[in-house]
Amino acid sequence: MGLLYTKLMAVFGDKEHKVIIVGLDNAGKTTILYQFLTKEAVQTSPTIGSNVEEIYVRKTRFIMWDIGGQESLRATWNSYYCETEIVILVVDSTDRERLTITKEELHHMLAHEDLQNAAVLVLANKQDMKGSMTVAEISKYLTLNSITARSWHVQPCCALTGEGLPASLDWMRTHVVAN
Ligand code: G3D
Repeated sequence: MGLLYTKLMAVFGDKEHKVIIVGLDNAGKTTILYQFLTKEAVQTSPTIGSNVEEIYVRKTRFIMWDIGGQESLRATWNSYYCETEIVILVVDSTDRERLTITKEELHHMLAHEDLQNAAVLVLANKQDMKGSMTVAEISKYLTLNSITARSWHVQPCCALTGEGLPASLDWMRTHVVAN
């Protein structure tokens, strides 16, 4: 029965892939998570602890953890790292002032031994807003070119309308299927 179950799961692609969604508070993490689920913007409140949801992308099953981004909660991020395959870093593309903090948090996080095999998807959110930074600017500020030992990708998006999010799910699926 166990073997049959394993084979059926392989055929139907039911292996789960763990994803953590991180980023500073107000970046749009929760809005993005619920856009992935409902394709509609929802009323959010600051995440205390975490939200976890299951999402299927053409039979590929992702378990997504949205982790609170307030300063007091960032120290707890590492308790979510174990077995993470993809780290989604949500950036508020209008928040130039805090991009340095985002950069420090990103590189600190990627140095953690539990994330050595994790890929990175940066969502450059709030592209609908005037003066938002471009993908090139964000990539440069975050020094993404220094990340050479893992897959990474930057996707511009708007969580309110969902623009850019299907492409990010496609990238995630392509990554886990290839690995
Ligand atoms: P967080 O989970 O990262 O803390 P939220 O962030 O998802 O709670 O979003 C914070 C605020 O940003 C919310 O506004 C939300 O509607 C808004 N937001 C999220 N994504 C976008 C986007 O792409 N464009 C714009 N213009 N706003 C966005 P409120 O007003 O509820 O605080």
